[in-house]
Parts: sequence; structure tokens; C-alpha cells
Amino acid sequence: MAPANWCPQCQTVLANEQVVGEGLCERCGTPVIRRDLEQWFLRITKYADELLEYTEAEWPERIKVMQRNWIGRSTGVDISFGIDIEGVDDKEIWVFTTRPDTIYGVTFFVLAPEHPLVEKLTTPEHKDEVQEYVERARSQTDIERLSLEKEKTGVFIGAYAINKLNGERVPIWIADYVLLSYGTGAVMGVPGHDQRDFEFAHDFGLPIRVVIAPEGWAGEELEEAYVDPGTMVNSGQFDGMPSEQGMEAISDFMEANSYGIRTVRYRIRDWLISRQRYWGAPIPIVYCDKCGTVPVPESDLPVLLPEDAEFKPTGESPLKYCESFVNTTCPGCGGPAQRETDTMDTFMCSNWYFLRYTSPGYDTGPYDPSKMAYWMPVDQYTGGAEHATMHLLYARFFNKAIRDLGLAGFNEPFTRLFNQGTIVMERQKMSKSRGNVVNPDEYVAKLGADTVRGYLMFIGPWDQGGGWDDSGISGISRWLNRVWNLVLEEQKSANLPSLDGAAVTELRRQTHKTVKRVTEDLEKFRFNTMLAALMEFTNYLSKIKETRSVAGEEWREATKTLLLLLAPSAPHITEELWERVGYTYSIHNQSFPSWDEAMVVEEQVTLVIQVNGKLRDRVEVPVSITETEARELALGSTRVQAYINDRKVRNVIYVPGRLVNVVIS
Ligand code: ANZ
Ligand code: ZN
Repeated sequence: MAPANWCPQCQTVLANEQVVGEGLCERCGTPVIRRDLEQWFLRITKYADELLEYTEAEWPERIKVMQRNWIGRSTGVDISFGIDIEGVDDKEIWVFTTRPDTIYGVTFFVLAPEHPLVEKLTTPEHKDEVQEYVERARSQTDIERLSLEKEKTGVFIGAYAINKLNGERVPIWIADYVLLSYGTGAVMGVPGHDQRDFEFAHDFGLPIRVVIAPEGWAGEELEEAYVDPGTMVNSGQFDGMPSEQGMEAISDFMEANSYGIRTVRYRIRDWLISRQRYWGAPIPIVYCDKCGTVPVPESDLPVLLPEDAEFKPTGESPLKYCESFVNTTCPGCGGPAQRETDTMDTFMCSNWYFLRYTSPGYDTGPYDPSKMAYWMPVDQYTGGAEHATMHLLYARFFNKAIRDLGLAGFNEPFTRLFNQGTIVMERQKMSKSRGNVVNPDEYVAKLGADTVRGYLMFIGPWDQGGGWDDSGISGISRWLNRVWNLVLEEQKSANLPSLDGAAVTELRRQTHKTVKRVTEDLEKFRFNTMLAALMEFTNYLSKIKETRSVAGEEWREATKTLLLLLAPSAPHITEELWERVGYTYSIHNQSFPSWDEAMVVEEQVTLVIQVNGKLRDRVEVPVSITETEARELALGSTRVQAYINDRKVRNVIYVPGRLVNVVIS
């Protein structure tokens, strides 16, 4: 953590005078935005590349895409342009481009209106117009400014830039579609091959030159920018090259002549964590007249918020005028000193709260390192997708930073991430203002917590959510009542045939199959299909209980398994049943049932394959084989093939689970 005094692009630490004013990084020419010295930043940019990799994190693709876009890595070239104006010391301006192959197509040059060079380069006769434009641009958001739909605006500042590749002089404009905060805050205008530049040139009558020819191009004018690869034209010694190759050749050429540097740029900026408000963890820094900016030593951590702060309607943080908090002694020299009164962004705490869960009572540090090593990383993290680029990215960064400080032995905080869906009401998000909020407490009071919980699991795939429906929840309630009766009720009829032979085998098979389905669904968070499997199993057992005597051990085993499988979903009712049936407390301390793979293999049947009604082959297939699979199997059989030879297949008749008859001419 540090006040931002490094270049956001090349990470070079800047000289102090550079930070105080607006300036350009001496090493890479990036504008260094003037920042309030009291703002604190975390250097997330240092981890940008590592954050693009998810080798140890099994995360949903769309979250990874959102994070990657947020980080916004682009490879390209920083190119130096000369400046043609008397009396200016800066003899060059740098641009960042991802398309060095288009360098011969530059017909103008654009600076962000706030670029530090604008004032120096604007010629006297353009001053007023430029100043007015800069004011207007400052009042817009980046999103407004970058919008493709927006009409292009801009003004010429009277100066010229020199393209060092061909010596051409091009006019320098300012326009709000160029942002100060990205790249070098400057763009080489290539209207032939960039749509924004195309529109700009079109609106202001600037020349549009084709330097990457589309296939079959015969010199005609373009109707819009041609942005794909092509053949280089109007590009001096590079003419005739495929543009992808030209990209490398031109980059090499510029690097060899020291006016281009291959570079990687990121959209992500360092994380500003300073907040001017009371809530949030205090930033543990002390300012001393003698020693300067001094970190609070570890032995004095944590710095706690004062409880006697007064809240006044001043718009300022109450910490600023809370003397008991502000005034302290310097950890360096023992003299009087003042505390930092900014607090940290609350995302700072959500970076690591789960580490504290591993040892909540530990009082000599944030967490017990051995407990942390045992429990972390988090195996399964569930949260909303709205946190994709804030909390979830910050937490990954924080983890990597503490790892590098030797405080964590793992690379990613959350091994597996799952985004839960939303429960909606009549296709609308529940909200107080719409008055469509379901209050779960009422349903818990009426139908029980297990029912509400079960219904939420059953309502739809966990990552998609679903629509709340009162008849759906009563379905769950009825099912749980049936489970209750199934396990406890006496059989109605006393003289039913006993459960034996094939029926027992089948019961065991169904039990093992259910264990397998439930276990696999549970691991994949497919709670809705898991409950469906348990419902099917309940139905199956109910039928047996109606037709067979269930006095035997096999039945007891089957219902015991049902309870164990249901326990995570309906913890209360299963605990109660567990006790009533006579097992020892508690059901939640039992091992989860396991299955025998041999018991779950599908039953096989023999499929007869005929050609024109005559038996030609037999194959063993699972009973669940589909018609398409059966047909393919029959037609693929080598024996059948021998009969078909080059004759035409006229028809394929399928009798489910029994035969396939191939009719040939
Ligand atoms: C010339 C050029 C020619 C460009 C061409 C593109 C196509 P990404 O991919 O997002 O990194 N650019 C650079 N700095 C900018 C700024 N501060 N504000 C607005 N636009 C900026 O975008 C890189 C491209 O965005 C750069 O490549 C530059 O336009 C523009 F046929 O340079 B290009
Ligand atoms: Zn001091």
C-alpha cells in the first residue's frame, strides 16, 4: 500500500515533483494524473498478468470473461511522434496502438483534452476554443465519451505531429473519445482502419487513407473502416506484405530505430482504497513532522475506530475532528503526530474475512497460521455474479499479495466458485417497492424450515433460480409427510407376501442407484435433481410398502439410507425420524452412504438384429438404449454390413428393447 507515486503503466517510481503536478512519466511517456497525496492505493496492476490465469480456480466462464475484460490486457506498441512547434521542450509525444501495421495510414493525431501537453502545444489563435472544449469534456463520464454511437466532436489545436516512419506532418486535435487514463492519453488517427477515427475524419474533412487492402480492393473509397487483416499498401517498403507479418516487421523496424517499444497495456488501474468516512478499517498510518509518513507498528495493530466520534453535518469524515483519534505519538521518534483519518474501502475486509473463520477466537493475529493452512483455500464459494469484478477480483489479488508476503501458502482463495440464481415472483425480482416479497418466516411457521429449505433447493437449478409458487411449496410439504409415514407408519395389511428373492435384489439396486445419483448431484450443486431422485425413491419404497411385508432387515436398510441421503436437505425431520426409529444420536454425525458400482450397472438385454427378417446378429445392450442408438448399432454391425454391401437400406424397424430389422432392397 502506498500513495500512488508510481507510473500506472511502467510501474517506475516517480520523482516527487512529478506526482504533485500533472506530468509525463520520464520512462514511458504516460501521463501521470495528479492525485491527492493523501489517497492510498493498492498496487493491483502489479498482479494483472497473474490475475488473468485461473489454473487453480474452477470458476464459471462468464465470471472469468468479466474479470479478463476488466483487467483488459492489450499487446501493442508505444510509438514516439515528433512535435513540430517552436519553443516547446518536449520534442515527442507517445501513443499506444494495437495496430502498428497501420502506421502509414495516420492522417491526424488526437490528444485527450486533459492531456498535459495540450496547454503547451495549443497555438495562441486556438486557445479560447480549446479551453472551452476541455471544460466540456471534463464534465462527461468515460462511458459517455467512448460510446460508438456518439457524434464525434473535437478541435484542432494548431500544432502538428510528425510520423517518424514517413516524415509526414499531421494536425494535432483534441477529442473527447480519447481518454487520458488509458494508454498514453493520445491516439494516432487511422481513419481507414479504426471506426471511431473514420467517423472523426469524415465529420471534420480529414483525409482517409487505405493502408491495409481488403481482398479484391481496387482503390475505391471505403464506406466504413476496414478493421480486418489484409495486404499492406501505401506503406513504403512494407507494401505487399500480409498485415499480420507487417505488424511484426514495422514493430521491429521502429524498435531498431528507437522510436517504438513493444508494450502491454492494461485497462485496470491501481485500487484506490481511501474513503473519507467513519465506517471502515482505519488506514494504519501516522504523519509526523520529523519522520514523515510512518506505518503503525504491528504491535499497535489493529487501529480501532474511536467510539466518541461526533457526527456533524459538515460533509467531512467525523474522524477528521475527533481529537482523541487524530492526536497520537509517532512510532518513530515518540514526538506528537497525527493519524491518517481516511478509512479503507469495505472491500478490503471482504478480501479476507474467510481467513478469520478458520480461527475466530485467535487473539494474537488476524488468524492462526496453522488453522489457516489446514482449512484454506475455500473449496466452494457461493455468491452472486454482481461481485465478479469487485470483491472476487480484489480477493484474488489480496490472496496473491499476502502469499508474496509469506502469509499464505496458496495462490487462489476460492478453488470453486458457484453463482446462485435468483428466486423471482411472477417473473419479477422480489422487491419491497413492488410488494412481491415472500417472507420465508411465515412459511417456516406454517410448513416448517425443512419444507422451505427443500422448496428453495427444488425450485430450479441452483445457478439459475426460479419462480416462487405456493403450490410448489405445498408439494414439498406433502412429500416430507409421506417420508414421515413411510418410515413410521404401521403397514395397513397384515398378511402381505414377504419381500424376498428378486424383489430384494431390485430394492438393493434401487437403493445403490439413488445413493449414486444423490452423491453426484450434491457434489455438483444440482440440488433440484437430487431431490427429484429422492422423491422417486420415496415413491418406489411406498409401492413396495403397499404390496409387500416390510418386516425384514433389507427394508430397514433402505429407509435408513433414505434418511441419511435426505439429512443435508431436511435436517430437522430426518433427525427426528432417526431418533424415533431407534438409531443413536445424531444423524448428522453419520457417514454419508456409499454405493457399490456393481449394483448400479444397468441391466442388459439382448438385442436381436435382423436383415430382411432373418437373424444376423445379437448384441448385449443396456435396457435404456434409445431408438437412435439401437439403429446406429444395427447398421454399424459388421455382419449386417456384409449383407447390406452396396444395396440400399429401405427401412429400419425397431421393436424397443428387443429387435432391429434392417430392410434392404
Ligand atoms: C491506431 C489504430 C489503428 C488503432 C487501427 C486501432 C485500430 P485496446 O484494444 O482497447 O487496447 N487508443 C489508445 N489509447 C486510447 C485512449 N487513451 N483513448 C481512446 N482510444 C485509445 O485499444 C487500443 C486502441 O485504442 C489503440 O490502437 C488506439 O487506436 C486506441 F486500425 O491506434 B489504435
Ligand atoms: Zn517522528
